[in-house]
Amino acid sequence: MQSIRVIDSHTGGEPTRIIIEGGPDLGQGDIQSKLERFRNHFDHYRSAVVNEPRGSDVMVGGLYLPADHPNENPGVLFFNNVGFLGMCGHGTIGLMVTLHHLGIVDLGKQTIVTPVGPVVATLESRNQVRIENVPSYRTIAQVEIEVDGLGPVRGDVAWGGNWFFLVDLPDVSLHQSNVEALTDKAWRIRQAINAQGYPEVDHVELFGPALSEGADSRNFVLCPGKAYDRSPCGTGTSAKLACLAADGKLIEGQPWVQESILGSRFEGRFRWHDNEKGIVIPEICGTAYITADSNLLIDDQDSLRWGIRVE
Ligand code: PYC
Repeated sequence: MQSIRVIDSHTGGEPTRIIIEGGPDLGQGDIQSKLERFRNHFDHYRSAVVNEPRGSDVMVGGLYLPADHPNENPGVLFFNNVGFLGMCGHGTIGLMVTLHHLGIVDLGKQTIVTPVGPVVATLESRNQVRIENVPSYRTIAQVEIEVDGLGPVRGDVAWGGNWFFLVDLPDVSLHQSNVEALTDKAWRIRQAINAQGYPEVDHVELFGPALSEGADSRNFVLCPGKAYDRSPCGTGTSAKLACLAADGKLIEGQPWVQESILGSRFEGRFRWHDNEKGIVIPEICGTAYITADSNLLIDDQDSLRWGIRVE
């Protein structure tokens, strides 16, 4: 019987499951080569950890990679029900709280290597983490696409560690009771934007007015495997900050409070990385809580031991 030790947490309602021991041995090398090895030779671990019967569509997993050498930084590879993520904001907040729970990191700054670049995470208290994300930018502003069943929809394509299509829908109800309809709309939008020349977009982010005091906006984020993000989405909020900066709607250092479909919050702000090119370094602050410390068991006799794959 194989055993995989995981620590579960949630960040604003969105779960993260970090593999601490018993994960795939990806050998030494840079993070890209480790990602390739994971993807090409150990994808069954991804499925076993996040898919049913141990996980669910909403679960985001992370393989914690201690540094190969003392002068290097640790890394992480995030994954979901259908594949791998470049970066994951809520997951990095969950990772830092997990590492502190295990006594691996103290309060303070830690650089963490991801496949899309290093991020700097500061553990401000047992549960609060601030992340300086990878450089983020908008590539297309207000492109109009024709969406089956919805008609014309306008939005921005932006990078925040993953690719997003960001759409303002001020008249649509961004309430938890409406997630089925929101999922359907966002999925149609995803198919349309991919078909109309933007195959890189794998997350769709819908925005409306904030519903709680002190927040600037509410969002609904649909992830690549059709699960919606319960948190305001760290990489999605980074993409939003890049768009706000490009439009001159937010200035350097000014706070932006993004609330999720549940009402959970991230506070964001940005500093310019390259003002001319419209590239920003987003900062995202949120909280995570540990929910489980457990061992996943892989029984040789079980035909579904590596999880139920999502096609
Ligand atoms: O917080 O960046 C994020 C994220 C991506 C997918 C789910 N959460």
